[in-house]
Amino acid sequence: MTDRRRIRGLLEWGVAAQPFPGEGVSGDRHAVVWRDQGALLAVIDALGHGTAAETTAKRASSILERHAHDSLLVLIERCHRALLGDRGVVMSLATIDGARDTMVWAGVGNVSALLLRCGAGPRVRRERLVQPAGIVGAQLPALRESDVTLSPGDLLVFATDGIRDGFGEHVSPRDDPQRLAERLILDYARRTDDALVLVARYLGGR
Ligand SMILES: [Mn+2]
Repeated sequence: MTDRRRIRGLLEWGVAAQPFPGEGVSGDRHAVVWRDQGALLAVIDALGHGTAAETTAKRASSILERHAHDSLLVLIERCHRALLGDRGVVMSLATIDGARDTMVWAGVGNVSALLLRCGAGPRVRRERLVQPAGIVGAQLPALRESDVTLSPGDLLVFATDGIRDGFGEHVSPRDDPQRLAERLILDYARRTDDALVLVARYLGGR
């Protein structure tokens, strides 16, 4: 998981992950899917760890990949219905529209989502997605989406709760996405849970 990745001219992204110590697989999982002039990005954390959690997380990510053109709220509801009776997941999702320079984000539970806005001027502004508590597949809260305008250079960071709080203060919008994801795993992984960081820089859609 060390490739430098780009989605055409839209995004440059990276991901790094570390399973619960002693496990060979992780219940944390990411999805990055191209959709018309944009992309769907998601990070999923299935409850627990090990093979069973990995299987549940894969079920959720395959739903997102198959239905990437749906709205975020529809995607979360699809995952909820599919995972009823399974162990459940928490997730954060964003869709980026390169034609309009906008992003919609939504989530359930404690996958952190941080947006560093830096494209428009010298000052960096940090915005956090505030998402309702709950479990997709068990207790779905009232869902809401947030819309924001993006500027080229803006940086989006998703981190599961295997990453300690406070990492956002040590993130610079100039960071290389892959290197940043790897550094946050090294410096902030709790080692009492699976951990995953997904970083994407918006390059501009046009
Ligand atoms: Mn976790």
